[in-house]
Amino acid sequence: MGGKYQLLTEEEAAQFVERGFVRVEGCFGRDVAGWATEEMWSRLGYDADDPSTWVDKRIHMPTLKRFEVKSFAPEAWHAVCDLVGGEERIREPYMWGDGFIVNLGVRADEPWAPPTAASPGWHADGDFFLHFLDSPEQGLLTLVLWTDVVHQGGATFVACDSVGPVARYLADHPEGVRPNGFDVPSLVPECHDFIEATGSAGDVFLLHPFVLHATAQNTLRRPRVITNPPVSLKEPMRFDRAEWEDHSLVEQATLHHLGMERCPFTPSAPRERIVPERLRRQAQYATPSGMAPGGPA
Ligand SMILES: O=C(O)CCC(=O)C(=O)O
Ligand SMILES: [Fe+2]
Repeated sequence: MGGKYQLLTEEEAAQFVERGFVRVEGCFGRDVAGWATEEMWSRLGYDADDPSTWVDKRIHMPTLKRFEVKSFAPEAWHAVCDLVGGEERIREPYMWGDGFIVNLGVRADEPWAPPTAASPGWHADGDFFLHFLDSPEQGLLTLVLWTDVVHQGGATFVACDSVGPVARYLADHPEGVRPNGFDVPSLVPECHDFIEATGSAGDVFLLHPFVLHATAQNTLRRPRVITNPPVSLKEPMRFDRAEWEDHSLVEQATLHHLGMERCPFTPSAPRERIVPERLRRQAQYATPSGMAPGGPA
């Protein structure tokens, strides 16, 4: 205690600036992960013990239940505050939910291949807004692990050094980039630092919002359950604060990878919310009572 940050060590903060992620371990208990995912199989209509019933191998379910992170996972909350520059910059309530992303054996019939630029599915998150360098809608990318997530078991592929290429792309497009508008085929080959986001149930990866990542193969066919809730900021990010230290770690990381000390940025088009196609697809996994799916993630 008494350090610069509420939860993160200086080493973790430095790792975030350099490689775009930290993993906060044990943000909630295995028992909590158990009850939170209790209704998942009945919502899917699959038998947990009978893989022959697992028709779809990857399902992104709608969010029905929500938990306020501040009380549900205080350590994660403190780490988020550390990364985005303090509680006062976060639009509250900051919630996680049960919009599970389930990997039951994606491309399990193909030989295992580690993450490379050639892996399929690289993307930036945020299908619900027009992207600018300073966008407030997705202050962080988060991967909440609701089951153990192991090597070759569907652990999300992460391109740790994608912040620079994506930041430069956004800086070059002040008119905004649509959710599927990133030129991923030219951005990913610039990346060389690939990892699998493995961990235990209750661990949480907090990543820079520009980090490219991809659904991984699950050759083990062991059910893998995560969520990817965004953190919403009250105000757009700033890259021209009076003092370097006033920049959040996310802003510092962006400037670091742009190779700039300051980068004033003004969008040249209005900010825009976009209704994701995802919400329409998800309706089939709502409860039998027919509850409508909620908002982002
Ligand atoms: O399934 C995964 O591991 C990643 C999911 C993801 O990135 C997404 O749904 O946006
Ligand atoms: Fe994603």
